[in-house]
Amino acid sequence: MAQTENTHQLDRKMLQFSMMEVDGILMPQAFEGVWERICNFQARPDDTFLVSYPKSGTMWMVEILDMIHNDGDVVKCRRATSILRVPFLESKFINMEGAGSGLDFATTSPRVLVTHLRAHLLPRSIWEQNCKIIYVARNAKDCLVSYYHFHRMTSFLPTPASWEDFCEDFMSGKLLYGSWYDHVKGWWEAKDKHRIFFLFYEDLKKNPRQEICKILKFLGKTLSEDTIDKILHHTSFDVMKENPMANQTAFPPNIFNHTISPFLRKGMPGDWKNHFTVAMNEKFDEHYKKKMAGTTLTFHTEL
Ligand code: PPS
Repeated sequence: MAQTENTHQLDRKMLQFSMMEVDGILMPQAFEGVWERICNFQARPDDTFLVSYPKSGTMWMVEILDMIHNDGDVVKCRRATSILRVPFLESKFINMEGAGSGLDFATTSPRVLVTHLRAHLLPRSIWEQNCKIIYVARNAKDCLVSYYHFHRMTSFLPTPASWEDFCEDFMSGKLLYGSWYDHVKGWWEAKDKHRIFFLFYEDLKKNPRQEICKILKFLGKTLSEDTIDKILHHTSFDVMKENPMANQTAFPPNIFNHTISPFLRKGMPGDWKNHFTVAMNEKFDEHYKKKMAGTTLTFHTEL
């Protein structure tokens, strides 16, 4: 897990926003202070990890896992904003009261933690303790669109110069947490060697009950049909959008500006069609084919 000072290859725009590089992957500079602690993180066998590339439906899964964890108790799941209920392993960069590093306030077992780290950067102890890991993946085009709007509304990320420019950065992996392609491929390979449930955003959207039942099975948990109904309702896009503990409006407006673009924006597979031109789509597909050659991993790009 080498942390390098080798920033010369990094994108100028990102550097203005205090990024550092770990194994060639862009991370917030603020991780520097916690990186050693992340590497030395001591996992417990009953920890569950939620892993994703940014903008893949992480906060949706946070809500689902918290509801499962609390047996569908909606009141308990409104006790605090998402990141305080299911902390980020590496959330030190978030400048919000109470949200330091996930390492500091995830104490009571069984713990559920989130991370956007690549498989090869995950703290070793998580593998050693054979923790359960849920990986949520989303098709590249919708992920890219969502990431683009996230950059527009987030103060700690550079506002894209243009949509075309942002597409180039996505394709070359010059974004926070690096290449989408390497992230999903790395975790897809890891799932054959570890206790990983690999889940797709599009499947969750198409048949949430079926996917939640699969998650329950993976977690070794049984819930009544009524409780599953409650989870489905509470974690639906429309209900989450109105829930201040799930729609990320708890972050100060100088961090997330929801008037530019709400965090829960569209929540719909296929929104990329409203952004990609025909030429851009052809270029993207050609590049995608090369990057994803040799993997069995496939995605649906619409419902
Ligand atoms: S982050 O910043 O990495 O944690 O973002 P993340 O939560 O991974 O992804 C945000 C996108 O997930 C969508 N979302 C949902 N879609 C469907 N149903 C529900 N309940 C839901 N909750 C969040 C959210 O709208 C973002 O996608 P876009 O396409 O931008 O709308």
